[in-house]
Amino acid sequence: MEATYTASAVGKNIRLQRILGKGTGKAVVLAMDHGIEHGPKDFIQPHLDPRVIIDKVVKAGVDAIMLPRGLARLTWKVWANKTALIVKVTGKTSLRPSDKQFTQDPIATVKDAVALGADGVAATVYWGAPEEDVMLRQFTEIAAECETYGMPLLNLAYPRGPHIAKKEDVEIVRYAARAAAEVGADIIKTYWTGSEETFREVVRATPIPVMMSGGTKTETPEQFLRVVKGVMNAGGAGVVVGRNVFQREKATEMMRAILKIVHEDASVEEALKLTE
Ligand code: FBP
Repeated sequence: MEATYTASAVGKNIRLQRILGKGTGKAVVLAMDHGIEHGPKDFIQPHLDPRVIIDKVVKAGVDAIMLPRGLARLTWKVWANKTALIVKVTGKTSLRPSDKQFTQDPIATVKDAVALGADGVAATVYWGAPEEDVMLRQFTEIAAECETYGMPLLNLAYPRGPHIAKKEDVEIVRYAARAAAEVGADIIKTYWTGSEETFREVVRATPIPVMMSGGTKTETPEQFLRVVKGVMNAGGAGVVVGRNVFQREKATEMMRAILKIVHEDASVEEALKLTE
């Protein structure tokens, strides 16, 4: 007799497979919550219109897009049935006072994500921040709702705060990533630790897929593609990238190059040709 599974376990697995490269376990996700986190200054024209950049990355073959619910509602005709959707359920603006920058607040619920037809939700925890306790209570509630609805949960596992001297330090990053797995995350998105060797330590310490968070735009496409290659060589599950794609004129080409490394194990040189 074949084992039976709960409905939510089945739902979570199906959704996870949609996010992680249709079951390959690897993915490239477009992050686009910058309008709330940083403001419109992050977008170059014509990518200030979210439909334009989402259409480009969908055509390039992106595995999933991570959006706040308002953007998901505005843009659904561009991405529906073409890529997976992850709804970001926590957020903050950079406008708030500096002593409130180390926390994130609810901006949507798991139910909202279900209503939108989403394949996952994403929530940030600033591990080590003074308000880590608030974010952990929030994360625990989100994780419980995710269990009910069979919804995969991605943790933006970001160590930061006045006590964190260097947020990209391997010991600190792997602590945050491990802690995220222990509180019920299904996927981690965290900082690049600066080398393949150190990122491998993060992946080894974390019993769930680890994705790299893009970061600020590198001077050249090659610099970013080298980091992507390092992530994959280290055993990472892929990248969640925003500015390194949508701040470039040739966003479609850049997305294709990243996908080529993540899904086809292409060399940086091979991938770079796609950006020309
Ligand atoms: P990038 O690839 O552009 O770095 O996007 C990743 C991300 O986590 C976004 O989801 C978010 O809006 C932004 O970075 C937050 O950046 P920070 O908190 O470092 O200012």
